[in-house]
Amino acid sequence: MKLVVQIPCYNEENTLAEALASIPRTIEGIDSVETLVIDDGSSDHTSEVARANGVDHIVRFTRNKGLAQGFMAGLDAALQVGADVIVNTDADNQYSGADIPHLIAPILAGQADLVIGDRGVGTVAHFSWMKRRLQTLGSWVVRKVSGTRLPDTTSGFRALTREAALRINIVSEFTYTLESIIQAGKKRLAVAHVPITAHPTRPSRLFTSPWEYVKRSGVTILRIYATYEPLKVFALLGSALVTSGALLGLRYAYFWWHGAVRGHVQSAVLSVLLLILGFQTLQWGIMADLIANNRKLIEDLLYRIRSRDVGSAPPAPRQRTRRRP
Ligand SMILES: Nc1nc2c(ncn2[C@@H]2O[C@H](COP(=O)(O)OP(=O)(O)OP(=O)(O)O)[C@@H](O)[C@H]2O)c(=O)[nH]1
Ligand SMILES: [Mg+2]
Repeated sequence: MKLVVQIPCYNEENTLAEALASIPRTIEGIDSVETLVIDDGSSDHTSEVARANGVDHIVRFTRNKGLAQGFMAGLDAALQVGADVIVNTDADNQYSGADIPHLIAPILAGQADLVIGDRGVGTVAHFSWMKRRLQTLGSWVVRKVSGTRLPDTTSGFRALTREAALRINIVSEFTYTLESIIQAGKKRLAVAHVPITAHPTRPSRLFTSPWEYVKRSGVTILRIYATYEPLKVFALLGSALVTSGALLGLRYAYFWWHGAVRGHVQSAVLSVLLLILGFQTLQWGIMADLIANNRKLIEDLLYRIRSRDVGSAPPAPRQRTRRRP
């Protein structure tokens, strides 16, 4: 069984060596441990540091493409080199390589496809008060949306089986953390979490302020939820519009019944407008639902193509071959 530990990096020459040194090279139940650095167009010496510290594989982008694309490129490369289990960790030493055996334990026990390292976000002493509250709230929202029970959904310390890596398709531009969990939940992968230690680090490179964190995470959650549950989202929006239109219409009918329509024509116009918009939104929901069904088929195709690419195609029906004399 091969484990590949991948580290997405953007200008991490200062901390990468320490992060690499903490990765154990022998783990019970694992035959070989390899490391993979994704250098996302760094302008410092990240790749040189990786090479000097004995990294087994380096994927380098010529320009910065963002963490989500870096993560996906890492999964692809890890699968190509034959990974059975992939661990993702950060280069800033927030996570400890010594926790890797705990992280992969549920996978080795055959109980999980995706395991998230739980930092205990509500109580981490070196997180600011605001960060603790926001991470707790964000994790609660993602739990509701994904149907999982994960306490720490933004943790970058996670382990995936080959199957999970083949199934997950990140389309967000920004980060993979939330989308991968929502997808895992919707695709009914077995998701688990284990407690891990989180060390203090330099400030985040991904978020410059708590407000940016809320804004970008909120948009990501909404977009991904709408991708997987379009009918629910559009039905909710459409129903709100139809109900408002109907209430205004009823109000107008009340005045009309009492012979006092003068001065209420505007609300009748608004009512009709809201009703039309509402029914149109419901129609979009049906269209989006049909498109989402196609997406499922496309994702299944992608899974099969990728599986074949990396040499783990589902077994083909046995064919009888005749031996040559
Ligand atoms: N590929 C890629 N990786 C990035 C990019 N920005 C950050 N990273 C890496 O993603 C990992 C996490 O980045 P951090 O800046 O620590 O952000 P964070 O972990 O969300 O924030 P904290 O929880 O405060 O540590 C690190 O290994 C970074 O090098 C990027 O643009 N592209
Ligand atoms: Mg970090």
